[in-house]
Amino acid sequence: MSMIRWIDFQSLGDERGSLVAVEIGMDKAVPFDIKRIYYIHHTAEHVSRGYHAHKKLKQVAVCLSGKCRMVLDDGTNREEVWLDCPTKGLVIEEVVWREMHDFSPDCVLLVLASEHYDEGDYIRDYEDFIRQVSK
Ligand code: T46
Repeated sequence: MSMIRWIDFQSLGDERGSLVAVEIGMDKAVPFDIKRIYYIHHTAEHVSRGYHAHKKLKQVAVCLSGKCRMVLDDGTNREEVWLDCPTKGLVIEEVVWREMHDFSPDCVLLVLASEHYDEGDYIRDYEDFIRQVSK
């Protein structure tokens, strides 16, 4: 089964432009209660990010501007998608290895997260990750 699951956020556009609203505690599209929001921007040229999985954290990533390429790996399959649309959120489940590549200079990647920041939730070693998914 594919790991790629998109959420289509409603665009409240009019002749002035577009607006997307995510109501904390009310948004039914996001499959968890949002506890944290962060964004990645001004990523230096040729830099890749991520290279980890999470034990518990679920996230939705939305590219507000520009684009980047997201690789998801469940230990068996590796899939990749371009994040390049401010109304499309990629759901990233727990225990999925992620890498982000090919950031455009204008890329702003917004992430909605199910938990507060906890370094103890990260699996930063790929062999540890493979051990965890093989359990
Ligand atoms: C993920 C991908 C998509 C914090 O202090 N609080 C935070 O909420 C976050 C996300 C990070 N940090 C600190 C930890 C590091 O010292 O910011 C620094 C950069 O974080 P990291 O190297 O983990 O960034 P990425 O881009 O590799 O990964 C991030 C998220 O950490 C991760 O959960 O899934 O984006």
